[in-house]
Amino acid sequence: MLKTITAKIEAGERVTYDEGLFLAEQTDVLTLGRLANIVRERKNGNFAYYNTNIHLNPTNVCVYRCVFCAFRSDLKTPKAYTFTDDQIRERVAEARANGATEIHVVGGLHHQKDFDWYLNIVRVIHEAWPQIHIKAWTAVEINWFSFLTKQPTRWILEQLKAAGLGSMPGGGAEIFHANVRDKICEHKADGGEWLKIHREAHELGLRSNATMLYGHIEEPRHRVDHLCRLRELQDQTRGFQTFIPLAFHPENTGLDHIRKPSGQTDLAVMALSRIMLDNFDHIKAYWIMLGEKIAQVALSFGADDLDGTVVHELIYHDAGAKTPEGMTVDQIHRLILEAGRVPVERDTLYHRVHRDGREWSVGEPILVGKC
Ligand code: V47
Ligand code: SF4
Repeated sequence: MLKTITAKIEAGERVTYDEGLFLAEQTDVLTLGRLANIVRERKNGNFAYYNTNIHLNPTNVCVYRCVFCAFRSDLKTPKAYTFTDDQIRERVAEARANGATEIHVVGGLHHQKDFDWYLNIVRVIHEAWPQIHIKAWTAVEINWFSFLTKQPTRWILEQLKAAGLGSMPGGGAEIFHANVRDKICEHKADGGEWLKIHREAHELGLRSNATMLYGHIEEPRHRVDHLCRLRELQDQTRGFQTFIPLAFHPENTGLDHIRKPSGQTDLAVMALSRIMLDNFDHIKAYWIMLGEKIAQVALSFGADDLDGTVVHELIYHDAGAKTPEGMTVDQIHRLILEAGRVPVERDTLYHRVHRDGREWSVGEPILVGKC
């Protein structure tokens, strides 16, 4: 089977579910890496992208209790927090001072906040600094807003877009397969609902990302199924930009008896994702959760993007991530250059960024497959 798969990848042909399962279950990590690197270099040559961004998690109060989550809090515990408009404006001012091109906004589902509170966050950011790209609210949050307002999810997306939403992050996907999803986050929007919301976002002209949380109770077949479902939607909409495999961090979670995935697993999942998602332009090695070292090696195992100079990351740090909360542009450049790749700063929608210190302007679109 490996010979057939190799020939297919070399010819730029699609790998089937069964072939994906063979790769996931029976192929060594170096072979996976070699095959993934063929796809990676065909699409993105020697380039490795990053962006200058900042995170905002406006509240950690959440009605759900996903068993893998260390970030959420009940309202009446010392850990609980909720940002005011002024604190949000301060974060935007900080983003501006750092020269950020993107603000990434996700948080808990606060039972005492209505949809207007979440909508207002987008408005406050947009009014404070219209130039910054707002990548906000996962499909799980959009589904919650629909529950709160009794309005269709498409209507929710329209309101957010009108308020200044630029795109959607890929969170909340976890593992689509119900056998796993029902055990780790039973209350959340299911896989079909997650995909439906991204489809609607794409139809409204919003781009989005996709993720997969791995290294907990899922089996290789669940990963392959997840990737195939994403690939199917991407065939129809072409609205996904980047796929981000997210390694499970067990500390302070309901699954703290499970060991964190090894570097070998991180690289194998990265490579499998690059091979299976032949219609995704980019695969991101999110250094905050992989650590700088694995993220650097991942640039030769299918990844072409490192995410950003993320500041104020909480979700992984609450779950025990030991990485710094932010990296400077010089540090990201060194990491990429050492890996033998060429650093390119991009904006959220994959245009080159022309920068003079903290001042920047958006340049030409990055054309995949034309390196
Ligand atoms: O949906 C929560 C995950 C996600 C843990 O779109 C955990 O550019 C590991 O989606 N261990 C949110 N993972 C983060 C996210 C993301 C990150 C970076 C870039 C983008 C993008 C999106 O974090 C959640 C969940 O899957 N998560 N808890 C944990 N203990
Ligand atoms: Fe709430 Fe999100 Fe944590 Fe689930 S992952 S408990 S939805 S904050």
